[in-house]
Amino acid sequence: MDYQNKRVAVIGFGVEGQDAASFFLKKKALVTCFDCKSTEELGDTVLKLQAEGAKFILGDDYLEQGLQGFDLIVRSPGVKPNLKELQEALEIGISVTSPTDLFFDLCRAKIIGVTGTKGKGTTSTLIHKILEADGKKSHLVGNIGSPALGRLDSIGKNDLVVYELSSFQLQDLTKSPHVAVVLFIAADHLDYHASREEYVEAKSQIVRHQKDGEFAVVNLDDETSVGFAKLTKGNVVGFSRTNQKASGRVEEGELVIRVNGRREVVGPTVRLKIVGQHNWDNILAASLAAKLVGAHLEAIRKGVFGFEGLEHRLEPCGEIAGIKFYNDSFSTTPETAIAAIRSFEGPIMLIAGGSDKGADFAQLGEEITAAKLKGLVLIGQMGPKIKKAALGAGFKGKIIEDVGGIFEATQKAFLNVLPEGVVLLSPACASFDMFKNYKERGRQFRV
Ligand code: UMA
Repeated sequence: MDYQNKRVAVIGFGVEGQDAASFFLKKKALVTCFDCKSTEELGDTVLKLQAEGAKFILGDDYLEQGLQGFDLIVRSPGVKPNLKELQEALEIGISVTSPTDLFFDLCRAKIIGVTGTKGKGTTSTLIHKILEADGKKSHLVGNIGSPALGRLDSIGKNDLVVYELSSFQLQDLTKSPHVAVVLFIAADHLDYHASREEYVEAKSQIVRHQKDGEFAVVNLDDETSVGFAKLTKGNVVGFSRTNQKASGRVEEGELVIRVNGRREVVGPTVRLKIVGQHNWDNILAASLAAKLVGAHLEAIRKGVFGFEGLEHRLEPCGEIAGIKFYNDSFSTTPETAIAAIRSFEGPIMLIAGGSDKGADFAQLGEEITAAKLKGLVLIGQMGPKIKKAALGAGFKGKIIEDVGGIFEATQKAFLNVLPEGVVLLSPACASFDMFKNYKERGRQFRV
């Protein structure tokens, strides 16, 4: 596509916006970047792209002048599509797109898209590792932290793209990937999406535009994921921890996949380096997706059994006096904290709490009680809500509140779990009340 001298507006100058702006500058477009933050907050990248010819409209009233006069508007994922100024631009006939939609339009290689409320980073990375082990040229992009558009020109027709897709990136997609992997879907980001329905609708774009001959890999144990199977024109390939008819399943402790009628045993779950049954889902989904684009069993085995997991996702981070410490700071929903609790046997002291995302903690309270946790150390704004949910479910373990920072919380958890067990940081909440982001929270825990 020829963008030379096209007037392009990039809304949101974060990771995706900066990448999109550079992409269009290279195509000799006339780029204007908009962001509600100031030059000081956005840093040197503003100056760098200014030197390359980009214009900037920044600060609180960044959209005051409207968006008329552009040929194309590119919306960064964190910018809501129903923003008044975007709607007004659409009404006067300006094309509004996103970096993800553009990439899907322009990419010549096959795309494997992965979504779900949690597990998508792990699954995408695993698919990428399997494909690399198979000698294929694979590009891991998307929500994982690596914007795709800027990499477009280095992606060959026969390469493969593994794209981690968030609801923010999926919501206005007009194309779906060749292989769509749909993991477990709960409710998330209710501070961004108007309702659970809107969130699920956004996610469903991953299969809605699929064609005959494409594939949807769905979680048969999850009702919403199964619902997506009905929306695709592609072939449905299911995985499950229990359903013995699924194409990906666990049979007597062995991970097994069946594609095109051929049964292949990946290997025993006891050999996995990552803990938790929820990771069996991620592994089955990744194995099936890789198989569907031609990976060999040996490469699948190499990828699966060599995989040590991602940082901040149930990451083992040491042992003191027989007590093991796990950093699951990426757990920002009640569902992920539940999955984390279920990953261990024996005494657990759970560190949970953080900032509000509109979540309901009732089920987490029930799990805390049912799993007979040794105790809870509560941090952040949502600490009292989690306490209420646990007590409401009849929790009888120890509850520790009013701890200063994460260091003190960890110390208290350690002293109270002795003489044996696990200290688990799985907050079930976002981190923004106490930390810059979940990574900083995890790093402070690890120290
Ligand atoms: N901004 C505005 N106006 C708005 C909203 C945002 O000007 O109405 C500006 C902000 O001031 C900021 C910039 O937009 O300067 C941020 O852009 P963004 O929110 O689109 O985020 P990026 O920095 O581009 O990062 C995005 C993803 N973030 C979100 O979708 C919120 C990153 O996922 C992703 O790694 C990156 O693109 C590369 O693809 C992060 C994430 O938290 C990890 N994702 C959520 C999740 O995984 O649960 C969805």
